[in-house]
Amino acid sequence: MSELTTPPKVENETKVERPRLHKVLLFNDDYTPREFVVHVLQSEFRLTEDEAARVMMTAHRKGLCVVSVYPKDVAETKATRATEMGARAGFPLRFESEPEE
Ligand code: TYC
Repeated sequence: MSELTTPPKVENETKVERPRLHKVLLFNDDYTPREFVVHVLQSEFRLTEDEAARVMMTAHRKGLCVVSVYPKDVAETKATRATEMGARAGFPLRFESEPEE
């Protein structure tokens, strides 16, 4: 009577990996004013003034600091835009993105 059958269980061998996030790094330099770095971090990365000041000071003391992590395209766009913001103002401020781990 019933034509309904239970479909055979098929193990799905294909593991779907979550896309890896990319981190945006901020590099120290000797020329960009601290307040300008904080301003860029606030406007491009939506950090609070406190967060931005901490990130800036970490880069200043250690040479670099991770700003945040994003999907690859977002990290690349933000790093480029933030670096361009510095260049337009005549500063060598540098951001780069790279895969996490
Ligand atoms: N070192 C700079 C100064 O003393 C400030 C600075 C901090 C610049 C962090 C870049 O990523 C940076 N004016």
